[in-house]
Amino acid sequence: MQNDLLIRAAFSQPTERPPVWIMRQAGRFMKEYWDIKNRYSFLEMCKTPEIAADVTMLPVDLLGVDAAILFSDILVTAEAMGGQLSFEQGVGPQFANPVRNRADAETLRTDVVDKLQYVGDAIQVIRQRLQGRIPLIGFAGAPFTVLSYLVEGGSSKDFKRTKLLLHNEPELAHFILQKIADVTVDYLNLQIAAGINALQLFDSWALALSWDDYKTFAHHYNTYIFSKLNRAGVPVISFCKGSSVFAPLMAEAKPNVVSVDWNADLRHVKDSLPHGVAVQGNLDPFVLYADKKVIREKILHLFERMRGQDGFIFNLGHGIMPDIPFDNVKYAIEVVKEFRF
Ligand code: 1CP
Repeated sequence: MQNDLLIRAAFSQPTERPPVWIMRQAGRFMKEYWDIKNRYSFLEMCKTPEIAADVTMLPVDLLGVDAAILFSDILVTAEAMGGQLSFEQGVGPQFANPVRNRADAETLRTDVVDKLQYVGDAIQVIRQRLQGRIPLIGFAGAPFTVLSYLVEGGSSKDFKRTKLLLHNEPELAHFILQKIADVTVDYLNLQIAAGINALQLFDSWALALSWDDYKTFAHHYNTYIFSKLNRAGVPVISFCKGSSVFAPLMAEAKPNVVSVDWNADLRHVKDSLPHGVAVQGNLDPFVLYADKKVIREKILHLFERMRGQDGFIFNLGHGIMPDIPFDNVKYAIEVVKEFRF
């Protein structure tokens, strides 16, 4: 691979500078994304390998990031299991058949990896386009976060129904979580077999949980998934919003990298984790709305904190917002790439 900065940093090996990629880089803040999006539905884009590849390549060609991320969504596993998924503009993901009781849960299938072959096909098209220039990151949603969408029937502010399920019917919750975990293992191993170079598990909404509930309903399943992957040579990144609190548990699950939200001082988190666990993060994405001078200062401040540290991937603390100016993102990436440890 011509540029393997991300892989080396993820394995905590020395790099000349931190690698950079941006969560949710493959999309919505780019005019070129909307030119494609206006012609197809979101699921059509995910399920057509050539289109998924076109979108995956946009930030590679236009921003010069150090890694590509597969264009897909965390909810494709739930869809393959039987969730009737649609994405409505401005509303986000919705399931027409939310999972609310045992009968609903029984209908969720786990022998579904064949239905996700379109992702393997997309990975192969993207790899041809990348020609070994930079690594390709694959991903999946973590069981708790996927469960929350299945139970709520879509996005949620407070995860009320999901928490009610965890608290009143923990056995039913575990039954569904185990099903999602098994599908996720098959799905990520499919991505590895298709030639993905790194993986990220998104537990985006785990911050809604207490420490004990995180251990029981999130950490347990993420640990299970990481233990079942054919990981040789493929580093694994664990992301959750709430990582300022949960980082020690996240590291116990044995990913190679813990992705850190912007609440924490990244150096403190790095120093608190076992040797050999890398960190990713953790610029507040809202900084990218600010003046270029501020963007530069904030990035350089983060780098001063991380100077001399192997095992550091530059990213935002969470996904980029759709209305952030493209120019600012491009500038931020230039600033990162000028830096030397
Ligand atoms: O860079 C990329 O955009 C890569 C592809 C990608 C990824 C990694 C998409 C495309 N979605 C995701 C992950 C994802 N999807 C997460 C985890 C990341 C995070 O926490 O930011 C989550 C929570 C989702 C669920 C989801 N899908 C949402 C969020 C809704 C909510 O509850 O806040 C939305 C809006 C979607 C649809 C979606 N996924 C991806 C895109 C480009 C879109 C928008 C579709 C459109 O254009 O209408």
